[in-house]
Amino acid sequence: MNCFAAQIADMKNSDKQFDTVIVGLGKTGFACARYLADRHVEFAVTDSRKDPPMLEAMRKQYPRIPLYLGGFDAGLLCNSNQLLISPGVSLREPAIANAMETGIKVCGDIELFCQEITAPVIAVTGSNGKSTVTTLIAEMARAAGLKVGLGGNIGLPALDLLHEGNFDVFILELSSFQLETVSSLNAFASVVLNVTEDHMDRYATLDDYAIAKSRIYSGDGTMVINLDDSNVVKMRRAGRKESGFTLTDPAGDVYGVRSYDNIRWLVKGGEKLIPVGKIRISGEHNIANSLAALALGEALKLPEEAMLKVLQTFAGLPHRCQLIKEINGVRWYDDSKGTNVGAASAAIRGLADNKNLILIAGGDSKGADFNSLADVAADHIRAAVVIGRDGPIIKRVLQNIVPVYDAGDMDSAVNKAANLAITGDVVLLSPACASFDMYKDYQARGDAFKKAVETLMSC
Ligand code: UMA
Ligand code: ADP
Repeated sequence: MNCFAAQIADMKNSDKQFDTVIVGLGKTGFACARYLADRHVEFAVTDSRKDPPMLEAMRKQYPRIPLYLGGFDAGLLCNSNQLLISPGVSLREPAIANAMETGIKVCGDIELFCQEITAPVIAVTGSNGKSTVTTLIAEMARAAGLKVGLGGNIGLPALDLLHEGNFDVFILELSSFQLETVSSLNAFASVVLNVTEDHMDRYATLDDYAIAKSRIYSGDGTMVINLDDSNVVKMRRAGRKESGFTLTDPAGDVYGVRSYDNIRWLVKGGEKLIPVGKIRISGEHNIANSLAALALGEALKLPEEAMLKVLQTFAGLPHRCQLIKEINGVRWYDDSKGTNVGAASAAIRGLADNKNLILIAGGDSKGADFNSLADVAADHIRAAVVIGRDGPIIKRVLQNIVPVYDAGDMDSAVNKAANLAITGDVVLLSPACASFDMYKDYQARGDAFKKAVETLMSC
């Protein structure tokens, strides 16, 4: 009997109205409902929204499950043995915190998943680069002939993987939110790619956020450490198997970068692996991502040849520093997934050449401090156009450094940037903010940018 089965047995003997209340009816909540229904657990679902995204699907597939919408009812939450909480809901939410204080257990979908599986897990977190590294390592494992279950924060709830047959390995992208509610994770190898400010509307301090991320190293698997990031280096644990990567000339057996006759190579200790120029995804941040994927792949004993081949062919994911078009010598890039200051800074550094970059930024800042963007702007940006709810905050930080223009929507931002750009310039949408103030998600924002750029071409 696994832990969850044991819990269910306990719950059946309890006097609470529900065994479990699922909190949140988005993708995760719906995957949890399916999991519980398959196991004949009595549960209810609640969401603070009146019309959560999976409401229709829930009503259709599980019409008899009680739904409590439009707010969290303290009585309901306390009348269950366990809350299965979605990542978008903070544990500090008063009704949740109150239920926890009364001793009600709280866990998330990743915890249930970890209790259920036997195949090894490779787990990836970090403020930036998660989806890129998760996809790279998945491609590497597939190239080596393994059957890969890929899910988590990247989009497919991990529990849905349980319905897709047997896998040799699970590769999970995990957010700090998902890591907060997991206690049985024991990844075969895991990495915190980097820690820079993000989700400051959910965490009191950067340390709190880093602590949530560090939970990915629980257990006894290989810890892959970014040796260039002091916040990650602090997470090292004595006596654990470890592998490291750095963007500098590495010492010992570490993955890193070294120049031979003015050509930069990825290396592992003294061994040359591949010239940087042969890696298809570009920018220093993607060199770090490639090194992290190699270190994870080595822990999984993937053949080096297969991994290096993937680095030469993987073109990157949409909305990540993606070249949309070149118009009259101006290159237009969609980095809509640049949803925090660290990501936007990496994208700017990777694409700018001699202050030729016009930045389009703004949206939902998630409580971020934009001051570090000013340093990057001073070195690389010629002008900025701000959009969205928190565009004015970015404007205040940048306006003493570069000219900053307001735009009411994406079309006018693109038109403004087109008026400012000259041959040889780069126009980059890297908002440093979440998209939810203006769009359904970052994909919709990137698509709106692409459409506006394509409209320019036809003018
Ligand atoms: N929400 C409410 N009330 C509720 C429940 C949710 O207002 O009662 C809001 C949340 O505040 C959030 C939104 O609804 O703004 C979605 O939250 P959710 O927990 O229902 O999300 P899911 O649809 O289950 O999607 C989640 C992840 N979303 C979040 O963590 C916010 C998805 O990551 C992930 O792909 C999916 O599970 C499958 O694992 C998205 C994300 O934005 C891409 N992640 C953040 C990020 O990458 O920065 C962490
Ligand atoms: P995540 O899944 O963590 O959001 P992605 O792989 O989707 O990360 O990349 C999102 C954006 O983050 C990229 O478009 C780029 O701007 C930035 N980025 C990617 N990798 C890194 C990295 N290693 N360090 C800093 N920024 C990065």
